[in-house]
Amino acid sequence: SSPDSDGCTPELEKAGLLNKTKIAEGGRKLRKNWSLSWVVLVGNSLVFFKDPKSQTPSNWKPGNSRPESSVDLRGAQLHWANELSSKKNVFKLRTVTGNEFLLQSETDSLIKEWYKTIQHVIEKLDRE
Ligand code: I3S
Repeated sequence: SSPDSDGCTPELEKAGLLNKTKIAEGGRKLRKNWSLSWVVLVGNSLVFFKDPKSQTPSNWKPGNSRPESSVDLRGAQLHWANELSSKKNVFKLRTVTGNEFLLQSETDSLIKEWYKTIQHVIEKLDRE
């Protein structure tokens, strides 16, 4: 059976390194501050970790380091947003609470995979 057969352990969908900046908090615009972040998509949440150095997809476990912040994907919106940055491959994630994040990677295939996977989770939650 799968590790989540009891429905109690959130499913780890994806993990990896992305450039991240928060651009709004509760609808209020923030100054950009890009940094490399270890991003984990688990269950209904996107979780951000500060220190990417010790992390790899194979050794990440829930609880082995403290998240910097976490985003509830229920009701969230995802849009490509290359007009919001001089960087390429940028998308914007907006939460129901009006927090907005830009996520970016230099690798086209990687950012497309993230977009697709997050969008699937959002659509799944929309149908619930
Ligand atoms: O949208 P902006 O204001 O042009 O974003 C740039 C600034 O945040 C800049 O920092 P300063 O606020 O110190 O100028 C950052 O270094 C840039 O990375 C931001 O633009 P990009 O195009 O990289 O998102």
